[in-house]
Amino acid sequence: MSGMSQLLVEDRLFQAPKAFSKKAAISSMKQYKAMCQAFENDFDGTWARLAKETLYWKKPFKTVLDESEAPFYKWFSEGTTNASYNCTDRIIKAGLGEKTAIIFESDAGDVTRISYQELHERVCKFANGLRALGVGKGDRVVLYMAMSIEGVVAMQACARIGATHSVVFGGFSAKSLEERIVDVGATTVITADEQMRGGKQLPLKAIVDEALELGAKSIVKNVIVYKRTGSETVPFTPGRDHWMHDVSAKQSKKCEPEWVEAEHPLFVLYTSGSTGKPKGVVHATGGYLLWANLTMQWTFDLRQNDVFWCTADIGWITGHSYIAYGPLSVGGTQIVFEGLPTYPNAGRFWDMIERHKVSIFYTAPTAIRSLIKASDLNPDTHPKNYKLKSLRLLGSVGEPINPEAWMWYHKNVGGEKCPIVDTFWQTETGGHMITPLPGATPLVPGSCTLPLPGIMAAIVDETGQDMPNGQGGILVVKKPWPSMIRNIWNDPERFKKSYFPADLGGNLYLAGDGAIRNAKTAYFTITGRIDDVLNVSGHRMGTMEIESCLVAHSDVAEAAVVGRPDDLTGEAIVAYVVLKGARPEGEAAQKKALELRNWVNKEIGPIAKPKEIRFGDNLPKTRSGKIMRRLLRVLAKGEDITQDTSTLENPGILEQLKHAV
Ligand code: 6R9
Repeated sequence: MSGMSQLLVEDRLFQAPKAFSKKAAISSMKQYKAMCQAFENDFDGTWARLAKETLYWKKPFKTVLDESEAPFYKWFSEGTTNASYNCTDRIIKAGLGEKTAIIFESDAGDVTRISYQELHERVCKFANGLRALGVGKGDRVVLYMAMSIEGVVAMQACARIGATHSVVFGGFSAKSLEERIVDVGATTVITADEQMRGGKQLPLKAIVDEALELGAKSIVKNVIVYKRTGSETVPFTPGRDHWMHDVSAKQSKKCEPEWVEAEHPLFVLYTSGSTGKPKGVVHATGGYLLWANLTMQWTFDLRQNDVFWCTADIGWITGHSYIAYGPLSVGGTQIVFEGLPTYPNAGRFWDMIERHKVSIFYTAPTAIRSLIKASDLNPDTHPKNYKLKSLRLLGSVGEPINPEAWMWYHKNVGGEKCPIVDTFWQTETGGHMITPLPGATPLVPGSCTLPLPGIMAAIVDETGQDMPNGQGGILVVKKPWPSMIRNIWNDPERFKKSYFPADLGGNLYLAGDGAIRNAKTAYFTITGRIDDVLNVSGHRMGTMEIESCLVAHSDVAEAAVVGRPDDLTGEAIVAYVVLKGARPEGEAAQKKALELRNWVNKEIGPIAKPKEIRFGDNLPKTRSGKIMRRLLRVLAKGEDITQDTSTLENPGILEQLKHAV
């Protein structure tokens, strides 16, 4: 991160604006501390009280936290509930049926509004349709869709009938999709004919068909297709394929929810880890929804007249917690946006905030950095050209936000009056973990500040011992929390090893990030991943995943992938490749590099495409044959190697790998 050096000495402090605090749900540090104290005094009792106050339980729970099979923790065990009921019926019963649930804006700018009553109706009809196709409790349903009301309806409908959904981001390739469908064992896939992005029609259904041909067809019985563009060329297999509107058409508007146990898996979401195979992160219904709801109230301070906009895609955890579930569970009004921040120009976000009077805006540092750059190039797209007065709160998620981007966001988007919540969390944590509370916490650019009440975050050394403030270490969570990952689908051993490793004592949740707490304020700053996971534009990518993909190419003998700091994307992917034939040079090298980049694009998806490829006769290795990734990282940054390379088997190779082709 280019701002890292400043970040560590950052001492600017921004107090919560008085006007904000006055009305905020949590309005002072005193109140924050009292909430934390409540958990210290009575951990189970406090969670139990919040769970009862927040969610509708069909059958009440007795046990709060069951640690008998730790680290496979269970929360609210005997309770039964339903996520869809909590996100629609309960809101309508509270008198908000006519309130707008979703304001959808298409890529081209068409706007559709839908009330809670209408959302409920569409969820119920589609849920009944799914049941009619034989989908029921415990079945897995894969979604491969773009941003749409239908995407949210599909997720909610699965939840309503107790089917476990697994959303695969629409940018993943047929092969990635196939792997996920097979791993999760989905019998049904929901997709769209095509998606619209930046004025272009891009395929979805055709990619689903390709994934089925690759092998998934042995398990998939139904493919349900939302007609988005109506393109004539989209393949359709009668019998197996159904239009989404036909599935819902003759169904009743009433649909009795499937009352599931609190621990019933609401969804599985695949994310990258440090081995080649993505991990299917399992989330449980009760605890997950509780935290999605509470963080809407605590972190976003959501009030009934707010217009909330989270710009994430439903293919990522942020889109699950802060589009599909959180905002609906509190009866909020939210924007769902199909398009790109740069289409038709880089003023799109600001224009939409002005037109829809957005009051809470939640986006990623990558988006901010690219819009800063765009507004430098084309001043017409600068936020100062738009009326952004409706904004009262800004948020950031996905990667560290560098202080320069923070200051720009604060000044130019927030008009120096909106707090910024820099929310640190992960696919595995289900919701926010370390974040400012906008009405209480004094802000420091680049710091996610303090853990939310109930979250026992800490920094330890390699043996699990606490580190004093001011010294960096490994970020852990010392006690379970309701929305935590429950398991890795099909791989409980990997779950234990990845998240509750024995060297830390087996009872600390390992986030996979390094962090440091400020000696004076005890604020947390995340210093980046400590494993082989990269963060490119806020998307998690495993280096091993890309390496296995590269070596699967028939010309590649060996590959090593590292990250390099990048001003725009946070990190950029650099791949070192040894070909089976001779090392290419000049134009041949450029051609090969392009071919390999396209290969990764096709095999995994555009987000995994290396920015740069370098060819060597070999890779720098120790005498025991281990690739020295540390050195490759130095070379990727364009720096000279100052470390001792005497343990290298082949030091001469470094010279070859210094430059991009
Ligand atoms: C929600 C989400 C998780 C990883 C996480 C960390 C990085 C996320 C951050 C942040 C610094 C923040 N990360 N938020 N780093 N400050 N506010 O992004 O989930 O895709 O699973 O990524 O992202 O490295 O471990 P996910």
